[in-house]
Amino acid sequence: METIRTIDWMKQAARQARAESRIIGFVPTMGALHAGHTALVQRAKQDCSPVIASIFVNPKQFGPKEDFTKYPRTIEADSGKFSAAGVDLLFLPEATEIYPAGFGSYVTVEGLSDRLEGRSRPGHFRGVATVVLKLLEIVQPDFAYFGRKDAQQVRIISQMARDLNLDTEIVVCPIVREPDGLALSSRNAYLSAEERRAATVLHRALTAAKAELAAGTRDSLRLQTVIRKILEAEPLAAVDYAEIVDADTFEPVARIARPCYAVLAVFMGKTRLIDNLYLEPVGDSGELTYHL
Ligand code: PAJ
Repeated sequence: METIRTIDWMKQAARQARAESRIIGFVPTMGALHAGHTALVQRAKQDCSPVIASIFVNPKQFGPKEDFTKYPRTIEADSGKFSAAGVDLLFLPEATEIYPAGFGSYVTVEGLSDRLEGRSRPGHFRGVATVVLKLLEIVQPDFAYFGRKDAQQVRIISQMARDLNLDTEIVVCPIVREPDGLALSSRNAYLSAEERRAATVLHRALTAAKAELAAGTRDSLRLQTVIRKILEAEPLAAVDYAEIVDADTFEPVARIARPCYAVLAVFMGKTRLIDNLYLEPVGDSGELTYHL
């Protein structure tokens, strides 16, 4: 694996791969890598060569009171993990390379960016869309891979790619979980042992929603009640939001009749965790497929 630190060099390497008619796959990350990240690489390797990954802790997507300075930075271990996963090129720019003095252009995906995560974290999706557009412009991949763990994020990035006529296809990959159901996240490292045990409550709440759906419930309020009851029974958890939303608009729905998400954001102490259950009606029978 080759590590590239400058935009010029990264553009040059990608240009060369394109000149050789190779299919470029791209996996952007903020590092502190876990099996959720390497699963994106594995998926990219099925479709593409070379696979390019990036590690950049993007200051513009953190709020002033958020964890930018304490976000885990484990670059040596990350480098080993990406190399072992089969990444061909690692793009590892400094903040000044991405945001030189005088930087002043931002991307806003309107509507979608204001809800749920966007409401709890003002400016977050503007920072995400801006850095992802920059990275996609630098690498110009054929495919870029994102996790469904951040369902609203990948929906916003897909919208941006469509709105701005990007030549990259955005691919959504399944959530990777710990054996006890907790979705892998770089932020899980912040949890105390006690919080870590309690953090399974997100998955337990979504599993209960799934059982309720399997029993025939399609009413959102009923589902929300089931989810909240489980979350609120956990003394270490404080619910930020727990909603049933349309998978396209991220607006609340009254009934599950189209693809939807049950989305959760929960504080475990100071650590904010998110998770979701994706629901897809199949045919006209009212049956659902679940992605948990
Ligand atoms: P980061 O949190 O490092 O995540 C990088 C990618 O890994 C995202 O697409 C995310 O959805 C995916 N991912 C994280 N945990 C996952 C899990 N448990 N299962 C499957 N996929 C998972 O998301 C970001 O970085 C940033 O916002 C970024 C897109 C890189 C822009 O800065």
